[in-house]
Amino acid sequence: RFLTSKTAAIVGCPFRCPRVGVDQGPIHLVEAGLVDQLTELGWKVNFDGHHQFEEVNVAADPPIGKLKNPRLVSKVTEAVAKVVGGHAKKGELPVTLGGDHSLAMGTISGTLDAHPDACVIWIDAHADINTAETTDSGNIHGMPVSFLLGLGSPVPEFSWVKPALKPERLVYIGLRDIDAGEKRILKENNIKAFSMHEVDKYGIGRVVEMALDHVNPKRAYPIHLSFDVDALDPSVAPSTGTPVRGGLTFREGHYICEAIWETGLLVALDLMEVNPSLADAASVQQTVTVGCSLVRAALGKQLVRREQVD
Ligand code: EXY
Ligand code: MN
Ligand code: MN
Ligand code: MN
Repeated sequence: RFLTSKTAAIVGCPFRCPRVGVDQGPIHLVEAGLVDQLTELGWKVNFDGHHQFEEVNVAADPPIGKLKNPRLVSKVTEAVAKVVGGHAKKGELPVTLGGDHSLAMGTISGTLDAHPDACVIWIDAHADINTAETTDSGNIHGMPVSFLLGLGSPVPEFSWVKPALKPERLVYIGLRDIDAGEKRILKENNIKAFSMHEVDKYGIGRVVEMALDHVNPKRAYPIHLSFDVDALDPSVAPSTGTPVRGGLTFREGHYICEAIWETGLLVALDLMEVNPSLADAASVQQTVTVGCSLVRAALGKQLVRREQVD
């Protein structure tokens, strides 16, 4: 409904932090044939190479407070915000492949610039909502949501990030590893989260419905889906930086993507934290294959339906 044409713009972001350098995740996803797979689904696919990030000298980027590589992350995410926002304003569907989940600071800023009333569905083992004050690790991939909400004391290097996301337009599915400070933030801001406990209790079908009812009760707002592959169980997606056992099954992950596609409201997709340097070749292949499959599901690959079988 919000897209002007069936055009997907692949934004490949080979970037990860704190280990500065190239993250091969997006490159593997594209090499596995993602562009052709989406073309086969009827999409016109824009992909003109992976995003080249401006180099920031590591020596010139000391921590600010606890925050690691702040200048690099800020520059990269600001660039990504412009690219994603540009595609979204043209009525295209940006599909951002990562890379570090700090990138979502950029992707969601870009989406909200083009679609100010968009809601965010964040699929993750983690809440990624630490502030500069609450973070233990200093890794900014554990913090993008707090920047988007404008929580914590402002960090001047990130002054470009507008606090454009409202807590009631955000919902989580898949959580199972949250820091104490993050729990407090979720509670204080009344942010809805469906952890693995709720997935077990209600089933994924009910959970997605309740998540949509919360964040998008009239099914009227555009949806940004930010999918961290570590939401999946490590037996399903092993090649990722911070795996946590007890995650979503292959089907639960796909169901989320399919159900969101069915709303007709998807305006942006992130597939994040695919990290091929962290496992053996078979695990990498498995994770990359699942990643491509999730993107296809979110972009409308229909399974055979009951009514078609009968
Ligand atoms: N909560 C922990 C931290 O802030 O360091 C772990 C965050 C892991 C984040 C991964 C990308 O989702
Ligand atoms: Mn990361
Ligand atoms: Mn994450
Ligand atoms: Mn995560």
